[in-house]
Amino acid sequence: MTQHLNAPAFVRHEGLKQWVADFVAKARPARVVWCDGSQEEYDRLNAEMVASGMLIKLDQEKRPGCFLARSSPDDVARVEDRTFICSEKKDDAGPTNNWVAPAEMRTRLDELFDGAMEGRTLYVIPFSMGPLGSHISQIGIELSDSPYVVNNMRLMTRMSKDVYDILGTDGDYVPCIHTVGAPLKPGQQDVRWPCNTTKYIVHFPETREIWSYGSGYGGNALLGKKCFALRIASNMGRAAANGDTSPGWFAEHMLILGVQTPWGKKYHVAAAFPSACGKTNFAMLIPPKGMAAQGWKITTIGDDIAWIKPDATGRLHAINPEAGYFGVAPGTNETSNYNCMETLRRNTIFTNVALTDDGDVWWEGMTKVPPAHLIDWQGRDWTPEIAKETGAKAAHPNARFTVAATQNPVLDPEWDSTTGVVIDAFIFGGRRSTTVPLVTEARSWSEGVYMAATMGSETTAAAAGQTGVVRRDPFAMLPFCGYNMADYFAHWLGLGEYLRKTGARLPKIFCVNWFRTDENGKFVWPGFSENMRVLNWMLGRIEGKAGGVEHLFGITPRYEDLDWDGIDFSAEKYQAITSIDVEAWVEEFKLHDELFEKLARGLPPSLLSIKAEFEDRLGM
Ligand code: SAT
Ligand code: MN
Repeated sequence: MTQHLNAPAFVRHEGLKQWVADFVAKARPARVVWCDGSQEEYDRLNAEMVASGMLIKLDQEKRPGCFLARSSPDDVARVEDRTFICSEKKDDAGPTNNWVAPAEMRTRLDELFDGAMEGRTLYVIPFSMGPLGSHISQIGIELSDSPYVVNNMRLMTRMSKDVYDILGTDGDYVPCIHTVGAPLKPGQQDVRWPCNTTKYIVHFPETREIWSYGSGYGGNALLGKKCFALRIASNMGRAAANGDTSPGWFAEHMLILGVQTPWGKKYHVAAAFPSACGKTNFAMLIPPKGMAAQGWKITTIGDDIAWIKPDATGRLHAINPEAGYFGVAPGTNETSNYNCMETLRRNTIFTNVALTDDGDVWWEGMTKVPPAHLIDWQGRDWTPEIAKETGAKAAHPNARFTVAATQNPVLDPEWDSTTGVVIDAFIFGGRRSTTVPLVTEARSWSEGVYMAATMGSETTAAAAGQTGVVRRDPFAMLPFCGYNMADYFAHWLGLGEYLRKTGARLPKIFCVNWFRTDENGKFVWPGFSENMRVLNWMLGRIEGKAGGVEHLFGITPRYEDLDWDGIDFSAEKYQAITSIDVEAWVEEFKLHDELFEKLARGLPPSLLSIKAEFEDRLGM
């Protein structure tokens, strides 16, 4: 049965071969390709996609090794309303996830996948999330009928035939199944980015399976990313928690960065922000000139996802399960993220950015003055005049780049370490034009968990739907937590309790907001490089040498507690981004109520007592 699939000799896992064979019988692809992750394979697939029109080869002098893909206009972002957590019990998915009973979903998928790959090539993609051979890493196999997915997975994960050596004859892997849902008739060719108006992004947490139908876009199709590294992995981390014997681990929507201090100490920080709120920029930050001259330096371990596991001494070790960046292009420029622009000079796949007349790329915010003529992300003529008249964007607001981490000039030397880096602080941030101060230090782990749990953020173009509306986004995990959010809070509190018992010093928890605006809607805080000043203060707090003032929710630096060397930022402006508007907070707590009511089943009671204490202080 498995014979005709021509699995190469390096695949020795009979169960895996049988799984592929069974799937082939159902989806009926025209052929099966077992990927090995080699450069030759990557180059060959790119050449095939250029030939078929799926990719445009950019000018090879300006952007060596770079390509542009244009998606279908209805396939540009994650589809949260089509994303399902199909646990046996509805309660285990919780009220923040879409749920369908597994048996019912399997019937639907069975119909959808029947012949779904006819006329297409099925690629078998072996990948490791995390450094090969790390005890924190996990193996996945993705079956996809999209060569774009194959090559993006090669940039985003450790994709290699060595994965089969780790699997051996019976190792565990997460099966990830993906189709664009657009079978081809004999002789037919794609005329545009293939996808289907029907979309399903489905997770079965108990059996640890992922099924994705109808989309070719990043988070919906590169299944190692949000589907595996967050939704399935968050389930794994919690399932590993077992009373006092094992605390389990965290799979988080966090960047990881290293901070080198002028006094020769190195710290590691993990920070959670919702999609398109500057995680990549923060992870590649260049300190302001004066601070850089003193010896401050930031290095990147990861820009989107962290897997974090405690050791026996109570220290938290973090790895980046990914090996590349799938970042938002618009707004990225030499000033906002110089290192990123360097990273994107070569070997990058761009998606939905604009094409210049000389075969290069452009997006809103890349340069102050746009080129006089472009081809926009949908292949249409674009000029600044057309934009003025119609409001048409040259690049889609969620246009992306895919690039290997190894191209980052400030990649941390330990980014691929199998033991990970030890985390000293957690930062949680949302996009809030009002209410939330620039930075607050939580007084305890549980107050930090409370702040992260009740975090709100204005929505961005990273997900389909309205942008700019405030929604609760606990831990920046709302779209990515693969189980009941109330249980997730309990997991965070439980793991903190475990760490406390080891006698280890717990990482400090900070809450930040770079996005407060003035009466004209302009950001008050310059952000980007200047965020280094806030980071400096945090490390000062860890070392016990930075001052601050205690207020209702925690500790915030006074104006004089930050280093203002080399920047003209007045005390008045500082006041505007750190003030606490009691009335606004009274309203904010009503929204916390709404969240807690929604999550009432299983909500840790300690969160309610913390809330009561805060409200007491507010005089509510
Ligand atoms: O498309 S992704 O989900 O991978 C990017 C994001 O929204 O964070
Ligand atoms: Mn993300």
